[in-house]
Amino acid sequence: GPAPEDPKETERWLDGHHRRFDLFINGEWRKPSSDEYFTTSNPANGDKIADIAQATAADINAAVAAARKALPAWQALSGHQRARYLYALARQVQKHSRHLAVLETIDNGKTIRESRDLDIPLVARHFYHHAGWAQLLESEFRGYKPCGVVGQIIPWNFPLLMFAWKVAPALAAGNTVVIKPAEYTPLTALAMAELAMEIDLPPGVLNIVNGDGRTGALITEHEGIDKIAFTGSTEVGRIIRKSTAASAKKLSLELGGKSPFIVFDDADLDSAVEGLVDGIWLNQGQVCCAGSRLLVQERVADVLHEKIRTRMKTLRIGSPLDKSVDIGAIVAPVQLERIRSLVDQGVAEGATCWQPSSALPAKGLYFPPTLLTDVQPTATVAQEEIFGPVLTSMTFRTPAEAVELSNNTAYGLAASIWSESINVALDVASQVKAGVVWVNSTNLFDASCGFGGYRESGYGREGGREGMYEYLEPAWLTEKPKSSST
Ligand code: TXE
Repeated sequence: GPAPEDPKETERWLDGHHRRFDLFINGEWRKPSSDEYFTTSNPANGDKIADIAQATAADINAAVAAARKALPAWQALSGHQRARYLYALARQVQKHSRHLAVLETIDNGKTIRESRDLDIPLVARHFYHHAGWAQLLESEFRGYKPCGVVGQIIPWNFPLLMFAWKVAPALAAGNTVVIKPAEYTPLTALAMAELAMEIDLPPGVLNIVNGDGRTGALITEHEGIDKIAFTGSTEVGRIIRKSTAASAKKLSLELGGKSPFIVFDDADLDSAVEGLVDGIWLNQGQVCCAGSRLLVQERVADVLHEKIRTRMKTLRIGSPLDKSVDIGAIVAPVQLERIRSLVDQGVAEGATCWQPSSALPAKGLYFPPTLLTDVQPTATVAQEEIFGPVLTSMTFRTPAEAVELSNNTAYGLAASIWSESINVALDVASQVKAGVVWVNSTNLFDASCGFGGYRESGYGREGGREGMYEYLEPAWLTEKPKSSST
């Protein structure tokens, strides 16, 4: 049918599916073997959206078997032939972008401005980019083979974008996929199942199974899977590392972060404040590379804090479908509770908490933008990922101290450095342990840049050439020379 143009169309699409979604296995919808369904709801108002099939061990077996069966034919296609499917998926995303953006917003709580202008365009871009890699496979990756059947587990903060980050390179490289979306945000992946059917993606190449952590564990522990790619919490990343350690599975992990946002006293402070709006208030701060730890040079700390508070007063909190809203809803009650208790703990450990006085919507899961000052480097809120709209601020005197504070966490995902002195910025950038460093900017993503972290932020990269290697195995083929002259 035609792409829905407004929320009503998306509501009609949901009704068209009787608000009940089964498992997508071997190119068709299948009922879960246990007939168990769970609910996904809209965090902005608590309304139930749809029932989602919970996959059991038997269902995961069926999905892996379908992926295994589809593998030889998919692998045998030329990269150019696989590219055609990826281009077709990218075009489908663009064609249905309005519908996908609305669906993402009602399932996740993120603002429509972000899902429309950031998430969905980047999804299309990711499929286009990897269609390009598929075309270049034979020339750029000679001597490499796909891993085989890959199991992928994704989080709820960028549901469809994480789906694209996982599925696009895996398919481009010639693997077949069993993917599990996060239990809070299953809908856009299911919409993609429908789009995959429309472009006649061969059955079994892409299997989408829903469920919670139990379903995730069935995937990571499945013997028929050759590679696991996971994005989520550091805690679950650790569980997966252990559970796959004794297997032959290849593994890539993209985990949490506590990324520093370093402002030197010569920085353009107004630009830095706008950087922070993006760095910590994008997606309600539920971003793995969020600039959640402000490190500001002592001389300008008071001025910067005052500028931040002034800007915070102008942030509009409200219904995510409202195009003028800056801060939407938090994905789920447990996340809201987690943010609340971490902020309370921060205050108990001595931090000063400031929030604008604007009222929150009466219904729904909302948390105000929050600034914590007087934070000690050892405080829980300086060390633990909050994954909410909460900025913690600490001061430093010298560049060396900024580097020391930056690296004083278990993580190493991203860093943002603000200074008008390129020497200072580059020198600090070279010493900060982070997979990506932005200078006088933040949150710049591109499908061609390998994204990923150091230390407890995980390993492996997604995007670009490095990302392709995560889905390929070196497999040199050498023939014995017919006659040897030596
Ligand atoms: O993550 P989980 P949660 C961080 C963030 C957040 C915290 C908790 O700090 O507050 O994690 O979020 C699946 N085996 N990040 O609890 O549980 C799960 O079903 C296999 C940062 O939602 O890690 C979902 O699909 N899979 C992060 C996915 O893992 C399991 C984004 C992520 O959920 C599993 C999300 C298991 N044992 C949270 N248990 C980022 N880096 O962007 C759960 N899952």
